[in-house]
Amino acid sequence: MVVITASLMCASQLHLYRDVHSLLKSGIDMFHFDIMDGDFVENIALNIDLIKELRTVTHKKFDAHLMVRKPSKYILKLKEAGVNIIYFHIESSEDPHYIIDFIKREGLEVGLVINPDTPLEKVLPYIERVDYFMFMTVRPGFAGQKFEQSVLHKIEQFQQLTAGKEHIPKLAADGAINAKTLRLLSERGVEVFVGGSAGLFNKEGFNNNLDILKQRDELLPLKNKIEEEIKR
Ligand code: S6P
Ligand code: MG
Repeated sequence: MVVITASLMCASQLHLYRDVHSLLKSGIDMFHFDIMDGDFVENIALNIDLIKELRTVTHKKFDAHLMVRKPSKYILKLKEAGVNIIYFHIESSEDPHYIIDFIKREGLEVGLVINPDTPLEKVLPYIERVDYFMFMTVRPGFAGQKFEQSVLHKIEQFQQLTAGKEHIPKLAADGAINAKTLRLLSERGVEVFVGGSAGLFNKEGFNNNLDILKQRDELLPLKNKIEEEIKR
């Protein structure tokens, strides 16, 4: 299964509603909100009031990706704004069990995120307690970066380390998702993909991009062949 969640940090901030509306018309699955504190990563992204307003125009699932030192400060506000899934980083500075309990107690789904350079051993004690496990396929903080190839091996390692476990979370990936990287990731078991500037918010248009990313189009093999021929 391929689920695409649209990273609204990559939308036109001036014409945000226009982009949300077009994404809905094109059949987007979810919306992804990057929340940054300017400390955990050196950037600031979306704001919680914006989530609240967008909640009035769609019932689609909203996920918030916390790139912050202290995730606990944001959970209640995000819930109130209408978020359904909260992702937090294993690299943030609070106890992951505490954050997982907090998010679950509020009746929300919980996702854990790992940066490209962080060893998998760090997340293993928590993995059976979360609904989603997200691999950053770029460094967190900015759109438009290069795909980190090393993460592919990390996902394979993850599959080996968790084989036979009673509960395995749904796998997600964030960063430089396009038709090619999506295929590499989905071959390794990833199901949820954050659509950003690489594969969703580009000049081809949401409808075409979603056709390609979600492989909705039965002519996809032909499209790929044409693309390859053009590159030669
Ligand atoms: C990055 C953030 C992401 C980006 C998205 C960018 O810190 O978590 O959600 O918005 O991944 O996509 P792209 O295609 O520009 O890398
Ligand atoms: Mg993100």
